[in-house]
Amino acid sequence: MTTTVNTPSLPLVFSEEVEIARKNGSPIVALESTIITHGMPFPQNVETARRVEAEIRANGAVPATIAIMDGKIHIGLSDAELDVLGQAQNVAKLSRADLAAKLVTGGFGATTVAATMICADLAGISVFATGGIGGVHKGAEITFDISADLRELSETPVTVVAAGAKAILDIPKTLEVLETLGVPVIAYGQDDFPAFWSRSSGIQAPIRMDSAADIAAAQKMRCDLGLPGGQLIANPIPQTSEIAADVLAPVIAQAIAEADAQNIAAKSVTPFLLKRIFELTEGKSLAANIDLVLNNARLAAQIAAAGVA
Ligand code: PSU
Ligand code: MN
Repeated sequence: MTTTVNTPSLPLVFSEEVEIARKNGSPIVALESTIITHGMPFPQNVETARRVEAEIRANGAVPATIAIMDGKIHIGLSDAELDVLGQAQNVAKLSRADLAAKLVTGGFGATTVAATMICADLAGISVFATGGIGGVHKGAEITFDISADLRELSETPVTVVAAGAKAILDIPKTLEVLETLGVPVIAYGQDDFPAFWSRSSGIQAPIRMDSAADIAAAQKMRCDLGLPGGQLIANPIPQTSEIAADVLAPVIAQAIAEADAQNIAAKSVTPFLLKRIFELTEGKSLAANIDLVLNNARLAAQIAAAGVA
């Protein structure tokens, strides 16, 4: 069962679970849908989405997976909706620029980090868990390929928990752009900024925090100070799931070379690279990816719980 908000200008539809959490003021964690449609293959995408939701519930919060379906922003998906989305072909990948147009023209749309932040904020949700964020691509000085996720973090007041950024991106440039935009980048429980499959990128993060309560309080302070935007929490992958950076470096280099050779551009770049890396590692990277998303879900639930305490 779902509930439609009676504001004609806000086409929001809540799952029953999320609606109840909103009424009770319970902690809610937003989840994106591009990771389901463009970030992982079927059936692991749907299995992971379900496990991530369960992990959030087990840690005292309610999951709200966000996607666009038939002119509505769905905040929380049913099991059946998750299944359909996970198997659907050619789902549109929606960032800030695409959201309004897709709501008008209809059909399925998967929300990126940027679009999920916008929808979460509209729904009053301030914590969001994902795997990796978009960033500055290698060669961006030529291609100008910088994800809209970065600017969104500077505008929309949502705390995003990710495992850092993949080495498909230029991590130093990504951190520079975040600094320019005034986005707090907070490593959780260590000094270094993590690099998705590995716990360290070799670069120190600008800020370190060791508790979910501090992270929740920092976002609140940011709002109290009148500073717009959210914060990026960089949560290192669990030690037991880590893959050494030098193991993946040649795979990433091959995937980038193939993307260049095939003139893959714009929105297709990130999904192409993710897919090739999964194929080339024969699932090894996928297993690690699943573990880190679960780990991020856990921390996000703790931050959301601390935020309403
Ligand atoms: N990075 C990952 N996994 C992902 C994505 C990025 O490690 O699934 C997805 C997220 O939805 C992110 C989007 O918001 O790709 C960024 O795409 P682009 O680089 O086109 O902005
Ligand atoms: Mn891009």
